[in-house]
Amino acid sequence: MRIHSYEKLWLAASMVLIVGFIATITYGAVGLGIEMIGEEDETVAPNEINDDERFGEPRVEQVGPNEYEVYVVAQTFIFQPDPIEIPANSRVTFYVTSRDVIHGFEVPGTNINSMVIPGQVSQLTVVFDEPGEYGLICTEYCGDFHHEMEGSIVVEPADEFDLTELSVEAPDTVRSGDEVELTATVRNGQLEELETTVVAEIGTETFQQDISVDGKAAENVSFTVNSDVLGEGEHDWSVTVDEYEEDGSVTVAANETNNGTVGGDSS
Ligand SMILES: [Cu+2]
Repeated sequence: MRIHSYEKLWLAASMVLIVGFIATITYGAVGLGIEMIGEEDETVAPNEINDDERFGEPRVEQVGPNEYEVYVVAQTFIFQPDPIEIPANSRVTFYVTSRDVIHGFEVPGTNINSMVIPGQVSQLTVVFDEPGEYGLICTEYCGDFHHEMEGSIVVEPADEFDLTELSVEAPDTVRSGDEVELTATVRNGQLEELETTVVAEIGTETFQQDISVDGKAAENVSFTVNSDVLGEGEHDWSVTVDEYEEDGSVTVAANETNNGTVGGDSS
């Protein structure tokens, strides 16, 4: 049988097209890492999110060297946590769930995009190479303020990133003569030990203490000054650890003699 050379050409061209179509479909299905949420994947009931070990406190957690997990809760019309702070050049896995209706989780300009379905946990693993601030938007219509539902992802240079948290307990008022005590709690969310210095200022007094906090642990440091040293009136205080600072003020009140206050303590 003789096949005309034009027919051969068309046959060959259609073969190339068919193979091309199959290749693009296969690439789209498996090459981009797009996955469906499977029935065997873990679930979390929307009304049990608050008690859930992972989603009860939406956060960034270090799980290995250069490996982090982020638990994100989407709800009308916010993402928690916001901003999400992560280091560059680390493997970051986002676990996202919804507290109410269907939302989206998309970082424009990247291939990070997932539906967020109540009850289901969407999982995305990414590595950001470029430090910077990325937007995060909801891509599923979720209500009147859907267009305002946004968050942000802040990618910090790896050597500047930490998971340090500082909180301070301090009195608002003390009686003249009493001690003023500040208690700073430094929490280290990373796996490696944190070596740092806590600097406290109360009025004109300055204190400094070096501490080391184990990985995934917290340390308390207390600073005490006698209010007589400060004198009566309002005094500012501040506590600084690396780039974190907490401040407030304490009032040293005069030691008034308590005569005849109704219901007062007469001791
Ligand atoms: Cu939404």
